[in-house]
Amino acid sequence: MPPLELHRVNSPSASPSASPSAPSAASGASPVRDPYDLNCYLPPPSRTPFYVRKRIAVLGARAVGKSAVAIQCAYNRFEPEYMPTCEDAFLWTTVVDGTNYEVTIVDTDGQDEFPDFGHQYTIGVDGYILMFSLVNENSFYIIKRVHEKLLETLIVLNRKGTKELPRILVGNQLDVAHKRRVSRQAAQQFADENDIPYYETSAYTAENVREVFVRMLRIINANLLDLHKPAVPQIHSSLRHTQSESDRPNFCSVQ
Ligand SMILES: Nc1nc2c(ncn2[C@@H]2O[C@H](COP(=O)(O)OP(=O)(O)OP(=O)(O)O)[C@@H](O)[C@H]2O)c(=O)[nH]1
Ligand SMILES: [Mg+2]
Repeated sequence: MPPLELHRVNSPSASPSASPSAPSAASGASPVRDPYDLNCYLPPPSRTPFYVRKRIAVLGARAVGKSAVAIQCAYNRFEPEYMPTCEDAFLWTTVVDGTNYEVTIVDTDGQDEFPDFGHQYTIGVDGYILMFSLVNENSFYIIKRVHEKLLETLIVLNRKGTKELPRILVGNQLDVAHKRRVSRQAAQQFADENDIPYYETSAYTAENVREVFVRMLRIINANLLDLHKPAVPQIHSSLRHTQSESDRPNFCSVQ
């Protein structure tokens, strides 16, 4: 076996053809030497882009536009026909802040005054869009109940209840706002009380639709970064400087 030399990955001398033990790159992509194991070669880099997968569920009363908004986001078109949903999903790929995302938009069947969540809406869902219609006051009342029930269910399922759970409140059908029944102030107040963002959208004109989903991905991402922040070490109160040691900086002892 020839003596192995340390090569910088991607340097011309790291080329596999420079070494007799390098595997041939039949696929055309050059294998690279694993920097941690000089006897191994990594497989050729994949040409398929890497996607981060997320699931975003859209909740709300019947006919508020959950499907229309999901379709507008995923397919860039307005669906004028009303077909009550019985659980659906749309795939949307996008790039946000340099990351490729493959987002499954979980389109739920409309919830009523007494919502009950199945596992499909609570397990594996990264964020929730809480939708009501600006022209339907009852739908605003229902989304408050849905939100309450969602938090109850997720706490029971041992998922974090409040701040850590990505949610956005959305008032849809902004294009027919002349028929508005829910004021911006009332919706904003509810959002503020729950510390969540509020958007007004139109599936018809596409106004703010993508913005909501992009914001959601950013919230999900920010929460993940927070979760993985290293804990700041806390000095326990039982740790005291002893008299003789107190002159020495940064020295503690347990009493
Ligand atoms: N003008 C206007 N119409 C909308 C908008 N969003 C939805 N609609 C219409 O409202 C009706 C209901 O929309 P859907 O998206 O099917 O409502 P949904 O919330 O999915 O209803 P369920 O599946 O029964 O829960 C459809 O006829 C849509 O075309 C909007 O922003 N503007
Ligand atoms: Mg629907």
